[in-house]
Amino acid sequence: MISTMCKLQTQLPILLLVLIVPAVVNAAELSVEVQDSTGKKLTDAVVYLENSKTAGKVSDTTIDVEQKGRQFNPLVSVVQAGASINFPNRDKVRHHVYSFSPAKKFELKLYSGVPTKPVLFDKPGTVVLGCNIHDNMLAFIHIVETPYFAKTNASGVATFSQILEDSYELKVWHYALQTENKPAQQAITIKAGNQPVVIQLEINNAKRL
Ligand SMILES: [Cu+2]
Repeated sequence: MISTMCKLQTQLPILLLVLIVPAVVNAAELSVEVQDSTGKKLTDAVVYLENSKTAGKVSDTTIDVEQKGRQFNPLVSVVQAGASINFPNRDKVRHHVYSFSPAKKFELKLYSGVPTKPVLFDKPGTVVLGCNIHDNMLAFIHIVETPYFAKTNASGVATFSQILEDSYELKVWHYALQTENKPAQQAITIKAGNQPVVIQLEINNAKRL
């Protein structure tokens, strides 16, 4: 009995250490520059980090994709699965917004103003938006399974400030990708002091807007 007690007492500090260590979670920054194969910077690329831990989470946020001047704004949106999108019409003409994409098929029949209900996007993938009335209206929604996502700015750079240190798949999608809806991807380990990453995509220039 005594020997068992002694053993327990010596083991306890070790046990506590083991329990405490995983609770210390560090967040790191990351900067990703996206280029085409000639080194030209790509704006509106979607950059995101996924792993098995990010996949189970869903978002309950709602964002807007408006129609203004007979165009969608913004051209590219990125949301986490579970998010909803409003499609307010800021024009005087009516629009008829639709998608035939497998990730979300829907239509908002000819309307003015703000539709009463936002549209839910709960499956990962790419949704191409169009308008039945105005053939030149085009926009994209990329749905991801992670809270870690960003779009590249005019300098082709996407920045992240708070990624939990872990191993991820870094994925990059652009609407003019040669491989259609298949994002480029590579494994990445996120830790403090990550160097900026440069990703080159095979772009179909005929599809660039
Ligand atoms: Cu329209």
